Amino acid sequence: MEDLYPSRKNNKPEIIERKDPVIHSHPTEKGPLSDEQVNFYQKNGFLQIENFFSEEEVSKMQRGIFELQDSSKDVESDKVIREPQSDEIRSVFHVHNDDEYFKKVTNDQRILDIVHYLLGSDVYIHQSRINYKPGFTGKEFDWHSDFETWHVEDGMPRMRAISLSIALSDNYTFNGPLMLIPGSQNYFVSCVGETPEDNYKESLKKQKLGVPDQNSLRWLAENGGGISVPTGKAGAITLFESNTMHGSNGNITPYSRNNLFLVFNSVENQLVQPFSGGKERPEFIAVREGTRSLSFN
Ligand code: AKG
Repeated sequence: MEDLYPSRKNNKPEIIERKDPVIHSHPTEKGPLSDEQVNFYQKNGFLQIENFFSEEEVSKMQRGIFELQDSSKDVESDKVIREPQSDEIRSVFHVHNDDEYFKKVTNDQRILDIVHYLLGSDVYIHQSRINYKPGFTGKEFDWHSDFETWHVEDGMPRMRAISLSIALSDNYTFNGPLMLIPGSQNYFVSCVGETPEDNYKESLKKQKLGVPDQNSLRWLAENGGGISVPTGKAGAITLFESNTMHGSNGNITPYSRNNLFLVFNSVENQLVQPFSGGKERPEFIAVREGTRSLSFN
């Protein structure tokens, strides 16, 4: 298959224009979002919806993530990622499949209606994770486009996927919230560096490859809308397009920042061989087998 978004192949970075729509449903189709929300997503590559989940739903999800954190404490598993310089849990992967409660959250019809509309097709989960960013010790996530990694390391052919972040603690400006570069969804930064085998073992703790060079990041921020930080109460959701450049700072405050991430991919955009030419990453980070459309569950 032709590589429309080559990355980690040349020794100079390059900015390539997006070749896929940002919103994939037909322009006349009416979805669950208001015109204002649709236009915001189209322009900025992300959308925050506050108070999406009720307080009761948030309490249940919070209980769910802390129970999982507790039961994973002494577990040696590739799915449990620890902070680079401590034993604290940074992420737990594949929760949409391994955990009965989060399986239900994944099938929330309100969410599915939105992602069906934005992706213009049935969807399945490409990846899921809880990111715990503990107070005092939670480390940063460097700038990246998720699509860059999914394309190079997983063989996701086109930009037709969405990340959903559910805030399960209040997100302040100071406890390491997600930062996004508005408008960056329209440009693919082709990065430098060769992908070593099993890169995920390092990159899930600290990503080095697929992090754009500083000039490209400056260009994206200066040509787009600077940097946005959707803060707010637990229960808010942030949807962001697969190629939207994002990252977050470390958390030296006493207030932890916990988010559940679900990545929805179009059933028409299933993975092929990784464009790096390397081997496929494991199912728990890049689903190839469990691609049954969620709307039939
Ligand atoms: C990712 O999971 O790709 C992220 O960028 C996470 C960022 C965060 O949790 O702050």
